[in-house]
Amino acid sequence: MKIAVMTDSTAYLTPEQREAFDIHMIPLQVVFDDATYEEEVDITASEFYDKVKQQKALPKTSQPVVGKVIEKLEELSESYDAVISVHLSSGISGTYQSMVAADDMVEGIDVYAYDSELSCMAQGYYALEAARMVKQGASVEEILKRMDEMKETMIAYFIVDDLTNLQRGGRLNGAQAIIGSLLQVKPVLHFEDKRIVPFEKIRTKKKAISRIKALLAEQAADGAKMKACLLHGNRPEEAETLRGELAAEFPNVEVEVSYFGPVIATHLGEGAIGLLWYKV
Ligand code: MYR
Repeated sequence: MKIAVMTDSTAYLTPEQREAFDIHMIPLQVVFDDATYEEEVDITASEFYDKVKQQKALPKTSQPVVGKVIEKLEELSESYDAVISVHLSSGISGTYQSMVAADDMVEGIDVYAYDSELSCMAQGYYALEAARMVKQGASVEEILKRMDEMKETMIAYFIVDDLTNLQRGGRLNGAQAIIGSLLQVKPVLHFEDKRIVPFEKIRTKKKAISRIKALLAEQAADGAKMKACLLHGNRPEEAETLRGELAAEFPNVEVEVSYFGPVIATHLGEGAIGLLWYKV
């Protein structure tokens, strides 16, 4: 059986990674007043951050256009029998559900949609692992089982400069009173049951970052091999400095840097920082 691996643009895998591992990509969109862009295709992260500064109205986001999904699957069906397609959490986007529905719409290819229950490089790690296993001749079942195993330790914490984007976009869950009380501080956020909720109320960004580091320290204490990824919203130097600190502090953790691209940054705003990790 020939298996393709696909993910959506919010994995923010680089074109080089996608090419090297033969990973297909379906883009989500950012919608400005004057134009709609497919992220990672028509607009890069840095073009997006520049454009947001020039616009009065905030952009919106939308899941991949159904016609494009079908077109992509039809194209894949010419060379593959199945596709494992990894997506951002079904609690924050309809992308995963659309992919589940697409399985019945296209003949000649079985679609195995996988809900990362997170987004960004967590999706990337699932897709990269799936692609490696495909190269080694693994079956769909073996790959899905391995991704579920990775999910047991995959976790992400993040902070944003300003919570209003998340709140306006309806992607912050929790009682309104709690959210209101968080607007003046820098809460650490995380995913619970596929949705974004406050993890802990913390006063300053510095303390919030220390708290996230402490959470990683707890996980890394047993010395098991781990992978971690720093995610930043247009703050490459800050992420690189943190990467260096974490790499020095946790020799058993391989730390990489990735970014919040246009769709995720529409909801998190510029200046967000996140850290995700899993046990390899
Ligand atoms: C859509 O319109 O379907 C896309 C909605 C994307 C919502 C993004 C919300 C923020 C996600 C933060 C991910 C942090 C991962 C560590």
